[in-house]
Amino acid sequence: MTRLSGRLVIATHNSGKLWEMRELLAPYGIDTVSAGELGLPEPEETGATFVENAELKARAAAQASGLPALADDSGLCVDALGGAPGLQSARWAEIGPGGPRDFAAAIEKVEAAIRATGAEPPYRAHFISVIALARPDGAVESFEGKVDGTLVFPPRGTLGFGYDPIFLPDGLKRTFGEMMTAEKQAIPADGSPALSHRARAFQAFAKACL
Ligand code: ITT
Repeated sequence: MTRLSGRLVIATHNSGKLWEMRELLAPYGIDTVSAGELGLPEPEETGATFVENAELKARAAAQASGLPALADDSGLCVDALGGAPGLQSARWAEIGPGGPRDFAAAIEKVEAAIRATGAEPPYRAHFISVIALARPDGAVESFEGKVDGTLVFPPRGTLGFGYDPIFLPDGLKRTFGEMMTAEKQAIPADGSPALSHRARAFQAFAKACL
């Protein structure tokens, strides 16, 4: 697969992800434009896996723009909930089908669902991110990253986005909501794994494509 050069579409409509993906790409000097800035529609996420959804989002943006496109499909998977919200992580925050999102409410839903199972803390969970790169000729590659941790209630911190304030990565004392994006996303110079699921997926992507 040829290395990436030129302009790249970041195929997300999520401002938190867009911020993180731009930060991850910044050292490579790649010119990026977001799906929102191009006025691209949000494709329906009909896939049965994170890979399928990441690839369909990347493919749709590459086809519509004629440029290579990078998409992320991600989610929070809670052991006590059999992996939920998982693929439905964004949907758990929607106020009405396809409506605006309220993550404080989604976090309350996660807490209530866990309590209803009678599970005892620590509440084990992981974040997953699949980053897919699609070329205008239809070629697609995808890369997965995962981070394990526990969930804390009440939520802690106001940084980050989505479920960050309840996710405490293993080995650390602060939630993702108590960390600057630069710390959550840092790519170690010695090649050891980054902290976040998205940065880990990005490390694999960067190795193959940048
Ligand atoms: P796009 O499809 O436009 O990229 P989306 O928000 O709909 O945006 P997903 O379908 O992948 O994206 O939904 C994943 C949800 O999981 C996302 O909305 C977040 O709420 C949550 N999530 C993913 N990564 C996260 C992270 O690093 N921190 C906190 N929450 C995260």
